[in-house]
Amino acid sequence: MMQLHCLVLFSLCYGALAMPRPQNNGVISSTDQDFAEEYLKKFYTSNARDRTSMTEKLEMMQRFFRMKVTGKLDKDTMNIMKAPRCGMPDVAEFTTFQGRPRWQKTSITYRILNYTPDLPSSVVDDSIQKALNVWSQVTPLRFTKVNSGDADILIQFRARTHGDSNPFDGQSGVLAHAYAPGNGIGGDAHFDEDERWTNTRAGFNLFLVAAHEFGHSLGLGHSDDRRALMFPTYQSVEVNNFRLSQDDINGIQSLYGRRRK
Ligand code: TQI
Ligand code: ZN
Repeated sequence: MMQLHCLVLFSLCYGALAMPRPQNNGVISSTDQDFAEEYLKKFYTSNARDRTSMTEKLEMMQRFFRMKVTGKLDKDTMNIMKAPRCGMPDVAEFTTFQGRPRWQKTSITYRILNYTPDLPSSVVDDSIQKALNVWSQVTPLRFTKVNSGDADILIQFRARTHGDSNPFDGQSGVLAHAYAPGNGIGGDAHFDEDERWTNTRAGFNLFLVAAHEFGHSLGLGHSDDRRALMFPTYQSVEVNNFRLSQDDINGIQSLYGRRRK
């Protein structure tokens, strides 16, 4: 199967390379541009409903090959595209952690240990609850808030060194982190108090970041799908229009199954 893919591709490459065309230094010929477009469609389309633009696909490719992510078709990018390769697509989707850790129960408790002064505590409570709802809507998981004692997911706002082995870094940079499901610190979510937490599009929206962190608390790693909540860059979105991407849903349901109707 793999061999067949590669053979087909080699002949494609050969066809494109064999075509005579003017060569001017540093400028990508229109034949190469067509070749690049075909390459990106072939290797960076995740499914039939894929609507990512050519620039986005090019960025995905540059990220995949650990090149400088410019979204521009330059000579280095072109050279990688021309190199012989396997025919399987490069689009990864959601990921889980090593060993696929997950909660072995559907009823999960959480506790908010302290509050950020950036927001009224009722807004923090709301943002956290909404962020957990994002995941409970599509799985059998149920979250219960407790106000004392231990809980599966302990939530805190802390700055700099805060008692785990991952100190925060002041404003910007790392915003928050969360631990994969497990005992003790497993599942816990820490938010960097040096960020400005909001419930708007300014600063960092607590609901959005918390929804992402809880994806980690439940066992999801990052996704390569730009539309995913678990994609590793912050995109400010209108929170009222927030929707989990199909990739996030596939990921969380691979761990916990669907919500029983
Ligand atoms: N914090 C990282 C994050 O949660 C910490 C981290 C990096 C991490 N790699 C990880 C945690 C792998 C678990 C597994 O992604 S962050 C975003 C986003 C961050 C980033 O501060 O960089 C969000 C936190 F996606 F917007 F970039 C929340 Cl939403
Ligand atoms: Zn993350």
